[in-house]
Amino acid sequence: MIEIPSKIRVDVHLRARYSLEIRFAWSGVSLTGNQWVLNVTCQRLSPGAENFVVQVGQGGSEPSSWVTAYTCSSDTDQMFNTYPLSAVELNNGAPVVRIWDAQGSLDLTQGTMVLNVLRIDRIEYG
Ligand SMILES: [Ca+2]
Repeated sequence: MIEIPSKIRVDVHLRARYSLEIRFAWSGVSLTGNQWVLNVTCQRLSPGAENFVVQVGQGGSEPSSWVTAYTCSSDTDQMFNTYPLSAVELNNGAPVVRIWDAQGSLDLTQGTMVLNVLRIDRIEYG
């Protein structure tokens, strides 16, 4: 005997989400050097005035965790060049960086942003 339900309830929640995630993955970054510094120039733009963060993956090509290197929180260019990648973040020459608007699971803010520079400066001492 098969019992077939006479009613089926379906709850649909339609809510807009305006979250942003952009990933940048390098490959073949030279491992010769002393420091690998993440260099970023960014703006958030009005309307929205939504800050976003630049995060660095903690290993692997699909990082399961991220560390925030910088927060872009200005309507004019902000320049950052103080975050050195750790060995785990360098990921054998294949670091992964993402732009994330950090609004959690429900993001109702529509923002815009500009990324003028995103690069890794490899530094060798003497
Ligand atoms: Ca957003």
